[in-house]
Amino acid sequence: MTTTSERSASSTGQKTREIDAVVVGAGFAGLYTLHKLRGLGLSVQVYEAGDGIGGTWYWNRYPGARVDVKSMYYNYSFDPELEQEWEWTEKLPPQPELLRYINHVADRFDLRKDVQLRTRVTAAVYDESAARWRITTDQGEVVSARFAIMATGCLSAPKMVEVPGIETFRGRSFHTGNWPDQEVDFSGRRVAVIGTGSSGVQVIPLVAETAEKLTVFQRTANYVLPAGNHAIDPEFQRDIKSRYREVRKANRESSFGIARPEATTGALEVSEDERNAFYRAVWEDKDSELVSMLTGYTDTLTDEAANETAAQFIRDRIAEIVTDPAVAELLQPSGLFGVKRPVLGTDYYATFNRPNVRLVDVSATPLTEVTESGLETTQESFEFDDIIYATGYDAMTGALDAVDIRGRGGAALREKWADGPVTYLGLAVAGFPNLFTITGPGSPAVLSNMLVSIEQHVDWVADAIDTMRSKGVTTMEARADAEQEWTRHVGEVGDMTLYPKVDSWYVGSNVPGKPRVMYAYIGGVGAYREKCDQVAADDYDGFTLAR
Ligand code: N01
Repeated sequence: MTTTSERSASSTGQKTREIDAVVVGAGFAGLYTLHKLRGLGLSVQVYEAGDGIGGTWYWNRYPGARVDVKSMYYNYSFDPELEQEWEWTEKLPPQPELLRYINHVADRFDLRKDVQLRTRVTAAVYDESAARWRITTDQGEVVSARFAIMATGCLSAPKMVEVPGIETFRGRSFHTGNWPDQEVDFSGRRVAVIGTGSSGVQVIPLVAETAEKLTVFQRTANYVLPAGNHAIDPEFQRDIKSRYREVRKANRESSFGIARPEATTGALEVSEDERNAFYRAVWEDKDSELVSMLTGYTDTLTDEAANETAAQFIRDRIAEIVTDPAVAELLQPSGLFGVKRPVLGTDYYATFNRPNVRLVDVSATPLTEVTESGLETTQESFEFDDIIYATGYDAMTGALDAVDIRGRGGAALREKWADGPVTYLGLAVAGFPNLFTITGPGSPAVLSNMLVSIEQHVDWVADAIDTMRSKGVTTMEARADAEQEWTRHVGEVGDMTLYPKVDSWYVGSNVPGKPRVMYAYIGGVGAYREKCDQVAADDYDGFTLAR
């Protein structure tokens, strides 16, 4: 372990700053990592590509962007005063409120001084002789660090459509995940939205309110549950704050990072009336959550017939809301419910009753080209003033692949992962000592309340570094057999569910050529935490610790 002071070395003639840890990304994960490592006395440099901190909540400034986990559960738990002093205003806070929160945290813990904005890390190369990471940025900076912590986000590498001509379009183009800083006015304009995932579902109703004409290009219909957002009930806020320790513990021990009463029966073990009464209660309850419909019965995510009962209930609601039967039919998903990311929406289906909104089914007539003036499908030419790409992300691995990460012997991480990511616990990779991936592939990450998973990973990594220091250990590296076993386990648990049966970014199928594997661990955050804690308790079983 190095000392905690910064110093300079000049092995190559060029001055290289030496520090203890580089953290890539200044979202919720990167900022908490900085806080924790600083608390251990380490020197830390955070690099962030954006003009501001906030990660996902910095980039996703599109109209309607809001989280779909309750505000009282989607925040940091590490500081009891912080969690008491911050007042949430809505059940599901909008992006500006989340960005205010993260900026408040940065100021409160004096984090900004170690965050360098507008700086993208381009390479991280392991120097075996020095047992250090050499980090290069697009600003020409090179820094040497004992630890490289990738807090690059799971959904931060935007994906466009795979058709030619994107750059030829003469109107305005937007990707929901890279939205401009200033307000965008769509009034009087002809707007296209491509994509009907979480981002599309949120942006479509708001753009429809002002655009002269909105055309939505849908490839796969999605199950959209009512968000039921509302001003936060002050009594609810007081109650949760009065028992936050117990609430946090329950969330950490749960399946998805949001504690729910455990289901005890299967959907097919109860009568149709009872089942539908449950689904209706969830649909109508303004306090229900995204996971309510997923976890009400034991078998929704594992049994196709059980799953179909929830799916049909939602299809029936769509038919009730959407007045044109042909449009309603297009909006009704045919696939499994909940195993492609389910979505919360506000007035989503009702938006298709507006006279200025048209739905185009690009599964029947695919997009073929972006032109100077709009879009072409196999059947029709469209003219637009604006195109909004709500086309998602190269999830879980995209942001890591974007950095040239090279471990022992110069081996590239992206080559090692050519057939899918191989990690130990989603945290570490054999051949890449002292490199940690916060909510990396193979961890619960996107299959959980991200704040619960981020804090668990950061705490675990900080404890590991602290242990290394106390034992005089220089490097910690996942063993190849341990990561093989873990990766096999991630796939095996995934195969026990319906997740691999549908195309989705959970299995990488949204990016042409991406290996089709389970990218996140569906074993539950509680069970996963126990496993990580056991590994630590067993002297970091599965890792090689070297002096
Ligand atoms: O991206 P997506 P997203 N031609 O991948 C379509 C989180 N999130 O940004 O389904 C035509 O889900 C694609 O069609 P298909 C959340 O975890 C959370 O919406 O592949 N269409 C799909 O409809 C979420 O899951 C929140 O057939 C094309 C859409 O684009 C994740 O981020 C809010 C196409 C992409 O949907 C990603 O959500 C926002 C093509 N060539 C995001 N390519 C909240 O917390 C893609 N599509 C509420």
